[in-house]
Amino acid sequence: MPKQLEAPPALEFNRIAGNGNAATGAAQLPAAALELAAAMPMPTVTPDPSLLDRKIIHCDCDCFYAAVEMRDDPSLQGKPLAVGGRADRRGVVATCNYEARRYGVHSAMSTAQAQKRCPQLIVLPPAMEKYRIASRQILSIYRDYTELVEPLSLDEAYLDVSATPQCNGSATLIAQEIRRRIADTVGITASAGIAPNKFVAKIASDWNKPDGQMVVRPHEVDAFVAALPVGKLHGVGRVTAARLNKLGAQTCADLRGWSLLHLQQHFGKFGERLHGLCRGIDLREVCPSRERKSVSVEETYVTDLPDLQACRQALPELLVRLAERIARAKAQDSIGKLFIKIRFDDFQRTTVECSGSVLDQETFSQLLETGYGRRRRPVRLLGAGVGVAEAREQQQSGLFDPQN
Ligand code: TTP
Ligand code: MG
Ligand code: MG
Repeated sequence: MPKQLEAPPALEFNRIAGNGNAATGAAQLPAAALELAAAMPMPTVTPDPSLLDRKIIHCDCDCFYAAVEMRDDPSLQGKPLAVGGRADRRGVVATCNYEARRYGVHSAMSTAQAQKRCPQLIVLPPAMEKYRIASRQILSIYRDYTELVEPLSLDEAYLDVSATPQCNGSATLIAQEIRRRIADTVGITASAGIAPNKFVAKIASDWNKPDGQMVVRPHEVDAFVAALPVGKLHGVGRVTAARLNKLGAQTCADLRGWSLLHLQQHFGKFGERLHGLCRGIDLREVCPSRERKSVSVEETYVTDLPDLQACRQALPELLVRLAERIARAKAQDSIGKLFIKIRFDDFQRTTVECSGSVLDQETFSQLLETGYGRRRRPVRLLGAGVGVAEAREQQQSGLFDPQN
């Protein structure tokens, strides 16, 4: 259960005052003092100290799809390998192994381009079912250590092991043990980052890839984050990073020189988040209720769809396939949102979504129009999908606040 639910807000004052356990502290304070504390205006929200001192592991498998393929066919090991669509059907690379990366091949690159960079590249079509099975095995290993597992995709998850008794509570040892078990039972390698919060853990898991791990202890967070380029911050994409660079901030240390007000003036509400993140503060909880599934279909067209009219004509076929897939997943009753994904001929992607519970062609058509309107260029790929609440999440709803 998320920690903030353990104590009503009025007790937070007492916890911050250094009394440790909120319940014990409450018993020691007279009721009038508690009332006063609750009524006192708080100029800024002081974070719950327990959120500043957690043990979070971010675990991410190494070249996931390619690793599963190499496991199943050891003759592929040591050779450059990509998993993705065919070059003659304008496919793209989903991932590639580390041998192929040496040639400059990477995810989302067109397969044709990848083969130009690495003529001996072996390209296999994705076998999603195998990857899903591996993913489920890995999740069940994580759940041996904590209930607080938040999967982000098939190959990565956050774990909050603050209260895990195994390995004497050492997150470093827990991560090592988890990685060893993944290697032994699933037959692929994973890397891990261990830190007091999510965003630092996620960056750290990339640090010693492949087959490595990196620990950032609470007293190391400050220096670790100071040196990071601003583009590494959670929520800062290419556009925001470029804007920050233009304004003179290359690293988080640079950004720390900016006042909260200044950041808010430039970035609105996100400015406040940036102010915390560049100081290594990220209070997001590991939230298993966040686990959501989506069911979707997509099509990369051999010839680009030239305009909105052509996209509209392609929609019914996609929706038929989507309906079949939803039926197979038995997800008809748990649809929570609808989305359209578009990749334009210049490789820019956009996704438009809205809430909804039925596959309504008119709604998808409106989403398509909105998405298409963002660039008004020929379209190379169209996707349609639905967000599905997991059964477990539905059972738990009510335990978590609405924003979760
Ligand atoms: P990632 O974890 O981003 O990449 P990876 O596991 O292949 O490699 P790394 O060692 O750097 O973590 O993605 C996990 C899987 O998701 C990846 O194996 C294939 C799929 N994927 C795509 O289909 N398209 C993409 O653009 C990316 C980035 C990943
Ligand atoms: Mg990975
Ligand atoms: Mg990943």
